[in-house]
Amino acid sequence: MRVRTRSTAIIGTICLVASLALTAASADERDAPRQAAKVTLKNVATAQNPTAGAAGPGGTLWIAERAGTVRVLGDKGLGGPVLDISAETTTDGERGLLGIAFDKRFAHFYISFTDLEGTSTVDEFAVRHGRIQPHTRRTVLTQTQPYANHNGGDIKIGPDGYLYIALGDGGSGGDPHGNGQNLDTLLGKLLRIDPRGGEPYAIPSDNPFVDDPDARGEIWAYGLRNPWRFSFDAGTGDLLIGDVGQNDWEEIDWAPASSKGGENYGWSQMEGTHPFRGGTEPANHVRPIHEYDRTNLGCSVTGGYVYRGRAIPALKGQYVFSDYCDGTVRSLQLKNGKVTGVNDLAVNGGEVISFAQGGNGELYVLAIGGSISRIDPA
Ligand SMILES: [Ca+2]
Repeated sequence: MRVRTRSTAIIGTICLVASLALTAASADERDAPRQAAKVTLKNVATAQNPTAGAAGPGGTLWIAERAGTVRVLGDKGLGGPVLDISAETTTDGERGLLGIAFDKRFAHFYISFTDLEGTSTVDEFAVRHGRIQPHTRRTVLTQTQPYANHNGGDIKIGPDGYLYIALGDGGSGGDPHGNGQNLDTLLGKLLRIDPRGGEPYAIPSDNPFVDDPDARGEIWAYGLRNPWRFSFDAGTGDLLIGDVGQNDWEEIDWAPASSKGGENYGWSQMEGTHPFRGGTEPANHVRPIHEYDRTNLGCSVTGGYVYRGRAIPALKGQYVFSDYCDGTVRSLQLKNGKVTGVNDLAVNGGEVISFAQGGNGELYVLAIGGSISRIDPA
């Protein structure tokens, strides 16, 4: 039996808070980093509730719209839908079309969405000549969801060519089923699978828990609450995860490209670096590289990308992220997995729901209201 919630309270709260957000926060001079890049947001298109973007063939940027459509942003702007699954998903709670990804050769296209039952679903299409081949569609992986929120939903092809899938803890609040630390469920995890290695997929033999009979072999990392957006550094292959907090702490998690997986990011024993409701810090807890509380209007971290474009040299190698509630675009200066500086880039993307990385490495800010903006040099 599945418990269903229809609450949109979280989204509603988020919108209310966001409407109060300052438009251009001015960093305290004391904290102003010496190397802060000067950037501006250049609106390049308007979509309908964009949730995700992926670099596509021919220098295009493919955009997922929450209600179930995919559109291609090219030289002539944003085209009509090239895929429409709007009859197969809903937008209640935190549901919808939540992630898209291409494989490295643009030969396959993956979508991540919640179906009409709220079940997290990842489907695959073959792509030929830059076009989705609808008849090739197949379902790769599904995961039932006990509640409508915390679906995660981001998907990426990693540097190793495998498909990584982020799933939240199942929802409600406070991880009532203890999914984050339970290795016998896919909820609250980052998964790593080989979608082409089997039907419907294969589990890579070097996944961290393949030899553990009490754990699911698909698991790459665990202890995640709602890893809404994650990415791999296109320069180093390092993994960065924006994990949305419960009430107090928003966090960015990290793993080096050399990781063998198995990281325990702590939820729900920990929220950020803090014990959650009397939780005990696991011995193998991998602490976030960055956390922030909610005193500055932030309330839901939106993970982004390490900047590897050419247009803004001062931003190179920095992890760009934001917060759905406050909209300020920020960056972390990183060195060997340690944060050496936190920069306020002094631009506001509105209700920043996601980032996208173009094939040339330039970054785009997606606001749920529709705006798609490229981060340009000021
Ligand atoms: Ca954590």
